[in-house]
Amino acid sequence: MDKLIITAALSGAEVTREQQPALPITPDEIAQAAQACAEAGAAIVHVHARNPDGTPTQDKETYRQIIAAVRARCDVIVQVSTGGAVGMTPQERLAPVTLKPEMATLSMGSVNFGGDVFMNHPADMAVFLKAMQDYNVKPELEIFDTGMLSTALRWLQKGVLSGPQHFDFVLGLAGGMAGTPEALMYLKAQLPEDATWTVAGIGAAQLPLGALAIVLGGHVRVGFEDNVYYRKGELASSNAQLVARIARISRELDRAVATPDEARNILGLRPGR
Ligand code: KMH
Ligand code: ZN
Repeated sequence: MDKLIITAALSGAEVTREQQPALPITPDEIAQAAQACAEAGAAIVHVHARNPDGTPTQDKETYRQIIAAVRARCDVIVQVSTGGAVGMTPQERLAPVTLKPEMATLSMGSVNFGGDVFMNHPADMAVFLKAMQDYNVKPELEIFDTGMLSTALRWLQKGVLSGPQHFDFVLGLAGGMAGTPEALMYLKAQLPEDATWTVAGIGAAQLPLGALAIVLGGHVRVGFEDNVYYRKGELASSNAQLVARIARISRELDRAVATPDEARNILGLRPGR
């Protein structure tokens, strides 16, 4: 089994300071959180930019500041969001990819997202993928529901996607696939041999699905974007607290935790960018 890659999804686009007082918002706060998560065992940070008032933005300059601030503090892999927030245009969402981050997310279809619809038109998805290929950015294929995995497999069959792919199963979202072991096992069983995968359990699903992924040979995403609690009724004190718990569980299960360069090797990225 490869070493465990832990991704810290630091803030997302929707979580507020009212829901989680330790939410990082400014580039410097995001970089501080990234460093603390890297020290706790994260190899990747999944980042969303915010305006100073906390509202979500896909502004390229803000992402540039975030990437520079993170790189000044640590060697963690920066994965930018192209999901942005519900209602943003595809053009807005794609902006940070032109900064050539090491990774970016690529949602593989549309899904109801709480009370909204997270739109991903097939034509826009193809444009996003082409941009990632042109800018040499490794996509993480976001799978919120089973049809999205079918789409990714179809793209692989057609050669639209080629080579080993990295998948993220986002499970437990209101509107998406359930955050259950059965859902995870069903998705995992369909993956090509050479694929890598991580699981992002939403809310209370974060911990059990993370523990299951460690045992199954997958990787784990934790952080405030998906879950603001440490346990029922108790807010997490920081993103790093959630990372540290997963790293601890993995080591207890005799699975070592990957450094950023080890994660680059597992994911086929160039070392030490
Ligand atoms: N904020 C969600 C609507 C991503 O980062 O790629 C989409 C999202 C996915 O967060
Ligand atoms: Zn995200």
